[in-house]
Amino acid sequence: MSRTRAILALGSNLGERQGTLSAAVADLVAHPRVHLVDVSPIIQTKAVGGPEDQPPYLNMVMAVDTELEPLELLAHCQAVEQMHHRVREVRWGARTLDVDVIVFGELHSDDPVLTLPHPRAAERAFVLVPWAAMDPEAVLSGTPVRELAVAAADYADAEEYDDEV
Ligand code: PH2
Ligand code: MG
Ligand code: MG
Repeated sequence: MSRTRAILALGSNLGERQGTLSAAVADLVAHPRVHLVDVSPIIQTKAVGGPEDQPPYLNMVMAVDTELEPLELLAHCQAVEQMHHRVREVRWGARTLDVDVIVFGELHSDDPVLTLPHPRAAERAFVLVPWAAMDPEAVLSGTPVRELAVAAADYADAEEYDDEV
């Protein structure tokens, strides 16, 4: 069965953030059809959008190779969110774990359930900075991810966070 390279973005701003991210990486690749390729460093970021006064996020990205279809991968990401007690209340509100599919191979899709590439990824330093750190050659829709990262409005709000996954 053919494999597709996908980029997943993970974020947490509630609870034991770093422990949640490391457990989520392990849970995501525990699936027999999801294979770990690489993980980024963790960065700490100010919350973008949503209610004011949210705690800061830890964000990271990972690359996986998968035999799943895009919607199956999304369902798996949502199952892992549920394992970490994600409760969907306020849009962009604080959450223990958010896992988003950023790209799925070269696929472009305007399916409202899973728009690909992720419609806001190109302007979010909290996705682009860790992605460029993991893969300095990465390109998103024709533009180097590191160029998109420095142009993002929230670039100045992304800082290194010492510990690794
Ligand atoms: N996720 C959001 C909205 N805002 N801000 C930061 N810093 N990090 C996130 O992961 C994030 C956000 C929606 O999923
Ligand atoms: Mg998100
Ligand atoms: Mg999400």
